[in-house]
Amino acid sequence: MALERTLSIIKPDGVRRNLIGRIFSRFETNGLTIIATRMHHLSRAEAEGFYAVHKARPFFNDLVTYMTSGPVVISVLEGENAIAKHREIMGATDPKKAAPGTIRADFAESIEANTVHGSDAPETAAFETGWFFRGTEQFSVATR
Ligand code: IDP
Ligand code: MG
Repeated sequence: MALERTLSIIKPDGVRRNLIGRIFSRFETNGLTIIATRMHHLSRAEAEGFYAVHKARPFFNDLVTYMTSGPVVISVLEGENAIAKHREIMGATDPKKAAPGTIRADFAESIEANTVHGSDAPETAAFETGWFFRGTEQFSVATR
């Protein structure tokens, strides 16, 4: 097990439906610590850059339109095995396939408006946390 950091986004459908507190609570009760966070309304350029890996996918344009449709809450989570643990708490991309008790099973509206984003590997976690937060904005549990 390793102490890891991962990027979390509460997507526009989650913010719009007042789910921030309930989602944060799931992180904290599952051993993940919020070490940086802010609300932000993504520009098209920010959303396109963040999702650049999906540029060739047929849903890319709709995804960018949806992600820029309202404010999101962007956070860095820290904890043992944080990347996999966060993905487990989130559930599968398609809420119809997400395990019971996961955020997406309980809250997602559709495969696109699926309430949360989470990094999927150490490389993407490093890119994604760096895309939104400087190192000096991340207050590790070890140092605060
Ligand atoms: P993930 O968020 O579970 O890692 P990805 O495959 O990385 O899933 O896709 C990124 C995001 O793109 C998804 O969370 C979802 O919002 C959207 N998305 C993925 N697949 C589809 C699809 O088939 N139709 C519409 N939107 C999709
Ligand atoms: Mg992904």
